[in-house]
Amino acid sequence: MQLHPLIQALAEQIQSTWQTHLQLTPYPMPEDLGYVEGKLEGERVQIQNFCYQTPEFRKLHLELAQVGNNLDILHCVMFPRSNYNLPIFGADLVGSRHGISAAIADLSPMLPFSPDFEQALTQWQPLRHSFSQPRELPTWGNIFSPYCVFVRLDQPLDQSSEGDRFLKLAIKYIQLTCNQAPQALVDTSTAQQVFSAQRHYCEQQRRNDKTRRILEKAFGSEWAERYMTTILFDVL
Ligand code: BLA
Repeated sequence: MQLHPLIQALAEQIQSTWQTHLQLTPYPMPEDLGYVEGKLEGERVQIQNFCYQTPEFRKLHLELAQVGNNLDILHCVMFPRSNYNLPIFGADLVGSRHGISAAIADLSPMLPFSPDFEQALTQWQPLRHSFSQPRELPTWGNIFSPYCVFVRLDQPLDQSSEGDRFLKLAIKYIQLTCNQAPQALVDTSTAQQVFSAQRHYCEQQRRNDKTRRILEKAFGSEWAERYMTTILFDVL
């Protein structure tokens, strides 16, 4: 797959950050879903999944998708094990030859952030506010934190620097959660609260009609439902 350069760059940096900071082992993916191909209005839809687990994360998922020659998607979610009180890192980039219409990255808290998270995230606020085209979150997006960045990146003149800034912020968010992981172990009753919060996060994400519509059109509604509940936003 030849992808939008920013999507390709972010995908590479996510994988190398994971390799540097975490002890990755393979995640058992249903065999038929690692690489998937379908058709959407005559165009080929390709989906490629990279999936790992670690002592602290039950699932690290990076997905790259391409619809024909004109729609590239990066989807990434880091699901902590529920006995770790860590936020869920999530990112989605949707790009075409006209630019990136949606670039979102967040650390979504399951329980209130610890002071260490709060301090780091506050420090990066100037970077978060440095984008020229912020976007409004949909109503199901109430799961995201106040540190969520959701922007359009399609200005020809400024594209590379805003794109670079987005990439830098997304990687900082990933590094922060990786570095905090060892100290985030919690007792059983807190783990139950984390578990419920992760379930709520997944339920809200499954309400994203824009993702669902693409999957339904290319693969049918039953397949889309299975994919959204088992691969994209599964709860254990
Ligand atoms: C938006 N997601 C979108 C859009 C498309 C997809 C086509 C609309 C782009 C736009 O409004 O400009 C499509 N995203 C996909 C597909 C997959 C995917 C097909 O991941 C997977 C196969 N979505 C996530 C995650 C987040 C997320 C992890 O998967 C955030 C952490 C957010 N995507 C997200 C949001 C929007 C979006 C908030 C905007 C929705 C809206 O404006 O209604």
